[in-house]
Amino acid sequence: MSDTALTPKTRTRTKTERPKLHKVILVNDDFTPREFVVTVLKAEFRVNQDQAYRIMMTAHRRGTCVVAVFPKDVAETKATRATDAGRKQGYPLLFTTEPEE
Ligand code: TYC
Repeated sequence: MSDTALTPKTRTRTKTERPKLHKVILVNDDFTPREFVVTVLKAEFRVNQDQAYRIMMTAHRRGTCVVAVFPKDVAETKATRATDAGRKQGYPLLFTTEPEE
């Protein structure tokens, strides 16, 4: 029965890989004012004052902080916009992205 011509020899792969999410990472520097970092986080990542302050202080103390995860293109767009907001004011504020494990 299992050797008849009707028995499929291969299985169709039905599992769809989920596209990898990318982390947006806030990088500390010695120049950007704390309040400005909080303002950018609230505007670009839609976090509230308390969340924004915690994220900013984590980067301030530890060097970096993961802000959020998004599909690759969204993460890159948000990181670029947030970094540009700092540059426009003459600050070295930096957001980077990397794929989630
Ligand atoms: N370290 C900055 C200061 O003391 C504040 C700051 C925090 C800047 C986090 C960037 O990602 C950052 N003014």
